[in-house]
Amino acid sequence: MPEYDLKLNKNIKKRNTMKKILLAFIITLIGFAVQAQEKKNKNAKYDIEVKGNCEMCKKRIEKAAYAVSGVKSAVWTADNQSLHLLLNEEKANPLQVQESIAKAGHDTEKVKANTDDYGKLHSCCQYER
Ligand SMILES: [Cu+2]
Repeated sequence: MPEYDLKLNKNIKKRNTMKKILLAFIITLIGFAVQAQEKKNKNAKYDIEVKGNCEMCKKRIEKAAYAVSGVKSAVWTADNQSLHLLLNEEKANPLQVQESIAKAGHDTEKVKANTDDYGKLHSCCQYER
């Protein structure tokens, strides 16, 4: 075999090795990206708009929030019509919390209470819609 043939052969082998290394690197990178996406926040904070009037509303809203497993803290304030939420996102998402609150009769940012559930509220609790 002439010498230049040997050299060419060597170069091709080298290039193939480089390709394999690059491929392994890319696969590793994708693996990390997927893992990062799957890792959920155990202490996610949210401020969600929730409609209500009084102390009774406050108790009802917070109780409905706590009924969802994964809710670590739920504090509603009438002044800013807002629920401050500390949520383990491995167990629930903010939408599930809003569904529970809407079921109790209170409109939230993303989920509105249906007329029946709203109608069941004490008359002083029937916030303006
Ligand atoms: Cu009320």
